[in-house]
Amino acid sequence: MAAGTENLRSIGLFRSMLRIRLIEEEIARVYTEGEMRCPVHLSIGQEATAVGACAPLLRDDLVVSTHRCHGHYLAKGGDLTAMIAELHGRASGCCGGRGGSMHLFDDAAGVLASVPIVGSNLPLAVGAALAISQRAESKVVVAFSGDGAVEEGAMHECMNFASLHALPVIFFVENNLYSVYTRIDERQPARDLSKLGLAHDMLSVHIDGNDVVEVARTMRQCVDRARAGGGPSLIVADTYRTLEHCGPNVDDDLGYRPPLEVSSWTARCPLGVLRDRLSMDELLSPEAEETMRAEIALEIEVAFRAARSGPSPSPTTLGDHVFAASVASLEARP
Ligand SMILES: Cc1ncc(C[n+]2csc(CCOP(=O)(O)OP(=O)(O)O)c2C)c(N)n1
Ligand SMILES: [Mg+2]
Repeated sequence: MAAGTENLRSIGLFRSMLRIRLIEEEIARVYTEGEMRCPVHLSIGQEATAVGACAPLLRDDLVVSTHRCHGHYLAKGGDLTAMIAELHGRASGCCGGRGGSMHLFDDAAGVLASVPIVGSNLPLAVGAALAISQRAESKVVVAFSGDGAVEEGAMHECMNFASLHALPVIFFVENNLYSVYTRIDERQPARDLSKLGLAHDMLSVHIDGNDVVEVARTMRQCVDRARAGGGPSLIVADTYRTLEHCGPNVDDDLGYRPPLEVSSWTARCPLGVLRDRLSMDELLSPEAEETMRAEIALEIEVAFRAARSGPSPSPTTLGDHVFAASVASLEARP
């Protein structure tokens, strides 16, 4: 491939990570105003996994995400205006304002679902991959999860089933070392998480999740393999969240993360890693980054303005999507 194309790709990866970063920073900045009532699990520091994982995907390919879904949704091309409206509980939100931050989806962009019950998105991903396989389509599915989901039975059932049926699904574990306040070595035996994929006889790799180019390269191999009928794979990508588990603040004063661990990961911010490389190759100047920031800031401003002024769902729609024969029939039950 021409070096120029590769360079353009890397600049695109940087822009995509920067966009996610700036959107989440804006959410964090205005969160305490109370206009967004849903909990928010921000992925600042983890942008390379979302962007790298989605880089080789086509629009028709699917992703299934978790409670920490903003980056996945945006990297896959989910609509920003509908996302910000959803966080504001507006009728124009991607879930009609009923879901909030942890329920982002966008059919047109291939964001099939985001589910906050840890591990429960994985059967949805495998089910979608089974449907793709039965219809002999060439799409692939990415099943995102955190390291905490590895402790759920669903993860292992899904890997077993996907391997047995050679399904086109990539299990992508973002290993940020923590499930809320508990470090992985207090929750799991000392092991390389990617070995779990080998136990299910699938291609398994363990990578640096803060190097977006490495993530994208690895994903391309897994995606090509899945499209060619080679079956599922497991990618474990090491990364780190900068903020508290849920909310807009830094909570390292609580002392659950060793300061040296925090500082070493912060020094390897995925944007910084790629910025350094692009600058060294004279592919990204501070002025070019400023232009990107200004363009993205405008987009963010428009989305937030629309969300703030949009209507809430009408009270008359309260019973919509409630699957019961009628309230009267429920009340009639003994
Ligand atoms: C089945 C289940 N158990 C517990 C929770 C509460 N919970 C929400 S997020 C979370 C941590 C998940 O950790 P991980 O999978 O590593 O994702 P991360 O938050 O680190 O991105 C927990 C325990 C939940 N949502 N679902
Ligand atoms: Mg985690």
